[in-house]
Amino acid sequence: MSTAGKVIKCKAAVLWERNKPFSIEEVEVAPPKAHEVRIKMVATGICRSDDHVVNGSIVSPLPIILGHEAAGIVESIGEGVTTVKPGDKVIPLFTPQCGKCRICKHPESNFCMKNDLAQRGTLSDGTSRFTCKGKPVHHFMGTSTFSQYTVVDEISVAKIDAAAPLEKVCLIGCGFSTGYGSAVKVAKVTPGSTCAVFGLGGVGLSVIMGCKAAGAARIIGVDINKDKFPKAKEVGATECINPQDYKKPIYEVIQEMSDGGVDFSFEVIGRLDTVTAALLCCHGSCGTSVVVGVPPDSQSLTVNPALLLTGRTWKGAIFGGFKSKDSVPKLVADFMANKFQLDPLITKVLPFEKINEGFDLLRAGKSIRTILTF
Ligand code: PAD
Ligand code: ZN
Ligand code: ZN
Repeated sequence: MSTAGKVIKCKAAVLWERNKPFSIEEVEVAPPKAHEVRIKMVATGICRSDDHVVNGSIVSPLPIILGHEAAGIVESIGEGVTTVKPGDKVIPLFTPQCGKCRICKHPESNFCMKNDLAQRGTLSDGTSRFTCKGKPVHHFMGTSTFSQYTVVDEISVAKIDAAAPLEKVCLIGCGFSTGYGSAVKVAKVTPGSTCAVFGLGGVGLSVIMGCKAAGAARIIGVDINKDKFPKAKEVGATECINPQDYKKPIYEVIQEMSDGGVDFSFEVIGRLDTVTAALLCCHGSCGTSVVVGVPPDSQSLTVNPALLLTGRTWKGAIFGGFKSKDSVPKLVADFMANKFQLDPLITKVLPFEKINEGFDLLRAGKSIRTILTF
């Protein structure tokens, strides 16, 4: 029996309070309005950005359904939707691509002005499609994938290859693309270069894969958790260092290792001290440092402009600089053509109901990516 046009009752992981576990609740998911798409979720990854909301480092309205790195199948579409149809395999896009705003029309930029990184907590029309216990529940970055069904704006979903394995390509919805694009598209890593990657989680490992694909000669992985080193080397790090093993600041250690500084550095943790260390460890005249980690809300750095005056470049990007709706189907096609691997990023697959166990593994430094399956 078709569910199109009807409210769907299903299970979702609701965050009612910060620093508390998710509750698996029965929620009501309203049908998609015009230019919206309802998706049956198949697999979702757990990204540190979701945990940033739980711990308050990203400030979002509550209650909320988090999750933004996923893949599923279109259940139904609202009026006027033309780019997907029921039955299509899709990836939700936490950075939309409206195609009409100044940024979408810009040849290089990708951070569409219809994004909800500022955490309005609704779809584009300013309302929610989720209700739990009679209360509206907020959306997260237009995706909310920790639910058996979600509704997204058409600008926040991309159709992908019907043959794609959703429990793997869900990582193209955030972690893989963010890291890989930060290397190949944002930094534009050059052949023979030396790179330093701070933070060897799912996003940092994907940066390493991008640096390697771009032909970097040396890739230095930096993490305070040594257990992350073997995987980093497996995906392309040529050496790994732990800042806690040195008396000197880590930027000096890296400068010494790289004839005065690396060509490209990446901060993939989300801390102010490591953003500074990454900036300082890239060469003062020819180095580029890329901010990938999401820093804590409302915190700032004081930086001496002379650090840039000598020729350094300091930049950052969301979603690896990729225009999402255009790039995600291509990245999935590249994965299907074996141009990169996703398996090294997947450390655990759990049923959706075990979401809290998945977050505990991330917080304990025991997982790269846990995939929750529905
Ligand atoms: P993760 O928690 O899996 O990895 C972070 C790694 O950093 C871990 O291996 C930690 O051990 C390591 N680490 C922690 N503190 C330090 C320290 N002081 N020095 C060195 N290493 C340390 O996270 P992730 O890979 O899922 O995400 C990484 C960051 O990227 C996080 O801030 C997340 O919010 C952000 C992100 N940004 C975007 C974007 O579009 N820019 C997208 C997705 C994730
Ligand atoms: Zn993410
Ligand atoms: Zn746009």
